Amino acid sequence: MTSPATAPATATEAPHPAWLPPEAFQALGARRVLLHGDGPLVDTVHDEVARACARHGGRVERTAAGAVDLVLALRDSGPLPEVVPAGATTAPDPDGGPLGDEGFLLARSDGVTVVLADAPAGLLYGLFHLVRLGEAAFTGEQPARAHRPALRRRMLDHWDNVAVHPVMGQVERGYAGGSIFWRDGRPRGDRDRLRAYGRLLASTGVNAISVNNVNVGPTEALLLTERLDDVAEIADLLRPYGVRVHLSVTFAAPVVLGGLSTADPLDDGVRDWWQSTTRRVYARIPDFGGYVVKADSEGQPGPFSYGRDHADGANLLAGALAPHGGVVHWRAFVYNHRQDWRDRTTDRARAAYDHFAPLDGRFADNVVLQVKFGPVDFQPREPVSPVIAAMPATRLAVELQVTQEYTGQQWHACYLAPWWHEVLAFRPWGPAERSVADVLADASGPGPRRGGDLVAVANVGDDPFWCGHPLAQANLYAFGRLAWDPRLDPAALLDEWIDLTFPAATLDDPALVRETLHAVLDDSWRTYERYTAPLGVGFMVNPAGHYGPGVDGYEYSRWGTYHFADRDGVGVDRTRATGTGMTGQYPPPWSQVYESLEQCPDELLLFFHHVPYSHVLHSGSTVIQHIYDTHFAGVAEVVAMRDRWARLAGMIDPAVHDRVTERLAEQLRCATEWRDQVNTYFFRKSGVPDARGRRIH
Ligand code: GCV
Repeated sequence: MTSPATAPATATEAPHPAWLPPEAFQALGARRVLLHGDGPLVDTVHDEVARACARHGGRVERTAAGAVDLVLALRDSGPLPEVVPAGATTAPDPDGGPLGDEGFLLARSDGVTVVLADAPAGLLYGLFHLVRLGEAAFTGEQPARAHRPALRRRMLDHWDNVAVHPVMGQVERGYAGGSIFWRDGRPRGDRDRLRAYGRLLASTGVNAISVNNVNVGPTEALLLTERLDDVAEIADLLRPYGVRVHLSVTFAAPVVLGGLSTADPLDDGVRDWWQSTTRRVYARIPDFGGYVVKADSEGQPGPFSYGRDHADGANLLAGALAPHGGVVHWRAFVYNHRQDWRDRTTDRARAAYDHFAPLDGRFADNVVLQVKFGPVDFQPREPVSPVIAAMPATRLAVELQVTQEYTGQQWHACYLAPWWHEVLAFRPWGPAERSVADVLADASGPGPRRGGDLVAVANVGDDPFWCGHPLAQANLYAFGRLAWDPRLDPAALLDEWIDLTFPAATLDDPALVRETLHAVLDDSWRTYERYTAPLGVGFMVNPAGHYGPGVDGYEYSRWGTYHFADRDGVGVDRTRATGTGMTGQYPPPWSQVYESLEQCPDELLLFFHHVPYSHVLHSGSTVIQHIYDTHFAGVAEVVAMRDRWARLAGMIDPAVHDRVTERLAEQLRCATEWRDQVNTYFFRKSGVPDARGRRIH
């Protein structure tokens, strides 16, 4: 089953302002502002401040004339204006070090707030930081504090098709209407929406985007050559917000576009073709970001066809991009999607590690190996991918999914920041060692390839609320913020999003709105986990569209995602002792923890072990009783979410309230279906009744 369709946007409908409504600029817009510096991004800052001031009574100048409340200044644009108080510039920066291309320093002294940056993007990020702070940016004395992004590239991948795909539609795994870039084979041409999108992205810290699906069809392939102007137009619109454009390309491009007889990465003609093609891309888009490649995966072409490996393939494209400062995001999502379910020796979860770990150290410096956060496929619960610990000499990107393919398709309220936070905080080498976020962050890596990216598949379309579900905007917001600083607390990020999206000044009862949004969203990912596949076993989704239950939907399929439930038990044996050996892909302590039935965390038990239904979890419950309990609890939690939300009727924008109400009704219907199908399935398999005697069908 596929999720219900989202109502199409009308041509005239302006999109919802998301977390940047005019009221969010009130504190900034009421000030006397001096802006010091030049350049296109500084002009963007000027326009933002000017618009806010026009609405809220302040003023902005580019040369000092009288008293000011706020100075935004580029440090290298001549001497700082005299109105900058000495205290703001001489105060020590506790973090030390240069601000870099995107950092900024914030201080407040003698009644003047000061934002200093060494590069224009820093001023832009400083501006949006002030917006988040609101009045707090203009109170008291504040010692200088440096803010820098932890990760150099914070990127969204759009799986948008230029031409409508017969099965996947305009946006693969898109749940928010059509594409904001493309429509029926042509550019959509909605420049205002793209500008607004760039602005939303910049305000969270996102600085890179890819504009087409990683599954590259014949029309999409042309973006690299004869339809490059379409890409250039998007780049022009996003550039003022510091967002660089990347392109998904097909590995077979030399054949399908260049007319060559081969795409062999070691062929001189192929290398020349990529170099000259890439040169033309940079001549047209000088700040082009680079290529994204899905190769030898789910039918996409790749180096295996020529007997070459993925280092050969990635380095070919990296070589073409290197002279121009571009990067290739080479995806590690490579596995056999034509498996035989009878063959227990093939384990899809092993595949990325088996393919890529032996290649560590062979990738060029401008290759970023893009690894899905878990070993299978964006499930609501998986262990962290073992590839992350296995490739110290490779630059990595961790890939998340903001689009809710497996988490309710933007019909279910499912705030994903707590899940991403857990992934980023995971310590692959044990509690005293570096976290995933540390591996990606610039400063902490020991190897030559320091620093990596955080990438996510976008959840945005031409829907008036951008994301189908208005509350799914919180996921987009939180992704950007976590990519800027992975240590941020998901609940605090939700507060930021609430403050901006639902400004207190526009509400009669802001406390109730905040409390309700927390009640609905804080635990919503765990609620989703409770009513879907149990204990990390994954999938069990309807294969047709990945929406709703299909317990055996993939059990006998070629895709390699099985749960092996029988009358005695359930789960995948991935141990070294008796299973596929995948536990051995982890370094200690996790290789032992996951191998051990006693130590394996409950939430991942069925990912790593096949156990009888009577197996007792750390929680004290048996597996079968846990399945029943969590499924009843999950649906009860959705009922509570719906009832809480109903209390906001008449208190917020009715369009938002109605849309969320509609979605919660569908979430409840679907969660009930999940509960009843999963519980009935396991009751029929096991014959074990619910200890609490509830109705199972
Ligand atoms: C773009 C999953 C999705 C596919 C997606 C693929 C990928 O398998 O269901 O739609 O293809 O991941 O990440 O490449």
